[in-house]
Amino acid sequence: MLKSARKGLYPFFYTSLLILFSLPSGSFADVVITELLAAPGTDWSGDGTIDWRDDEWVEIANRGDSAVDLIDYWVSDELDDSPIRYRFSGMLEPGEVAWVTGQEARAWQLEMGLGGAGLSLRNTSGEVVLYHDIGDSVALADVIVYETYQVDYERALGRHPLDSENWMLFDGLNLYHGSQEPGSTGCLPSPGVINDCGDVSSSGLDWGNLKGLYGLPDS
Ligand SMILES: [Ca+2]
Ligand SMILES: [Ca+2]
Repeated sequence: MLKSARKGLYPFFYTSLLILFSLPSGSFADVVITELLAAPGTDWSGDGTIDWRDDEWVEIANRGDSAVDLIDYWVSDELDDSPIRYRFSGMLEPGEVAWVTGQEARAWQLEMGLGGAGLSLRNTSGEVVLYHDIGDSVALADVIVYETYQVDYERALGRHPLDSENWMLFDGLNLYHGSQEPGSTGCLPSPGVINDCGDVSSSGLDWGNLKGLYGLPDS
């Protein structure tokens, strides 16, 4: 119901996107999606409760060489319909990351009169799309299409290294034992921090370390 209502709100995106998809790649921004977690089991938002909607998150980074005003960037969970889920704000310096939780997205939506769906990341096959407003037009900045196993419970999917198009599992909180690629790394999700999987091995992980890292209770 919410989705169909938004279709009426954003029909102009179809037209804008069709035009801008044909632009040369040099027109695309240096800000890209770097990590996402769609099925949370941790209080990532830090509000004291674990919530399937509020604790989802999406991370972006500026891999260009100049600061970017994020007010022109917004995220959606659908490439075709593209309801706006959250508009970023503030300056992002080169090499810096920013991230948004479902809770922050929902608060922004309520303020803007756009409902309160949060980031609305599907726990099965889905996508995260980053758009870049340029004047009156909308450009596709980045999109990641993911498979169900990649976003299983507490499993993050992340770009690594930053300057690549390589995506890998950050499944240290819920190891993947299947044979699909990308496979298990045992590395931990890292919202708000540049992705790094170089110095953490799956054999070196234990729950004590994880609890300490995230401040989780011992129980
Ligand atoms: Ca979800
Ligand atoms: Ca990260």
